[in-house]
Amino acid sequence: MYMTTTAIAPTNIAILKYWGKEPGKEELSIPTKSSISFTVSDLETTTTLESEKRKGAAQEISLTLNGTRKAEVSSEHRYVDGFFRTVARFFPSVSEYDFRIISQNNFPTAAGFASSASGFAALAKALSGEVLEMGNLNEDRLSAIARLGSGSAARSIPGNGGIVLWQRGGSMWKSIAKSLYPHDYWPDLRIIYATTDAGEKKVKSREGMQVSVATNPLYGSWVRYEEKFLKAAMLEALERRDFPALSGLIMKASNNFHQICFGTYPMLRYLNESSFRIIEAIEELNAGGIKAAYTFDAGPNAVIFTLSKNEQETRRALSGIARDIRVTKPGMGARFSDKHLS
Ligand code: 2P0
Repeated sequence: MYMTTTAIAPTNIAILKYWGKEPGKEELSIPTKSSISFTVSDLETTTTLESEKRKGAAQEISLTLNGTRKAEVSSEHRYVDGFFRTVARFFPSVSEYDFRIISQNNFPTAAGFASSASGFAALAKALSGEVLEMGNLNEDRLSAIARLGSGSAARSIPGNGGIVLWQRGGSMWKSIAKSLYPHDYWPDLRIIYATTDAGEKKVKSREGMQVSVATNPLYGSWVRYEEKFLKAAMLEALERRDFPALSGLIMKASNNFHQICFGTYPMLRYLNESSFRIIEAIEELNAGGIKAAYTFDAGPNAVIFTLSKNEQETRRALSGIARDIRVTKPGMGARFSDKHLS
């Protein structure tokens, strides 16, 4: 007999970046540092999970992503296999099922718009609705489970969404993400996704961050600085809803992250010519006082924070550079849905 569960999870954009796992704790995705993100309304993954008691000796998992059946050797399939294997260490009955996963994003995959975050958050949420053993997981524990699929997925779990802090934690059930302020905490805040390049990125985050931890001589200093100073400063600016102060910190954190990428050997370059043009456009916009902040993840696309009163001006600054502009707001976290994909 089949069971079917569907879950929807949003993506999130980090303003304090996660980039690296503690050596020796990679399988559990224990991060080297804390991170902070905004849960994003409208950019979502919907995942339908079908499970059936395992028929053969080996567990069978099939994965269809955005309408395409993924080969078992594909990186997406291997990540999903790894996720189920690790979850089964904590919930052994997970290995007693065959799974069919159908997953659909409503935004470009793998171009620095965190599709693994929404993807694994939706999968973890759906799994918790299927496997009896996991049925009574609270949200903290579910964020730890989502983390096993992809670190940033932990931050897409909290149902209140909004502004989320993923504490470094250091161990399986302590490294969890919690909503600090709900989605409607800052109603006039706007989050603008500016696409410069919708192609897939060359170096996946998972491999990239491992090389950064292993080769960048300044890696430890970055972790200590951000954990000690930047995190506290951001939490304070968020508490005061101080947009100019927060903006400066967001841009510094983005720059710091890309500095870590540049100092990685071989060098990781996620920004392209258009990314630098966006940085210049935002700097010009801010010349008379801060109106917007940029942040870039492991890809060339920008995410811009602004306030509703400055939205039009910010859009004008981006036009001619970005190919596509999508305006969103802080949103809610993961949830179940009764609209199954087929
Ligand atoms: C973040 N990124 O905090 C940072 C900023 C990209 C740059 O989380 O290996 O896909 O699956 O845990 O979560 C991308 O890393 O990596 C990421 P894994 P993940 O959003």
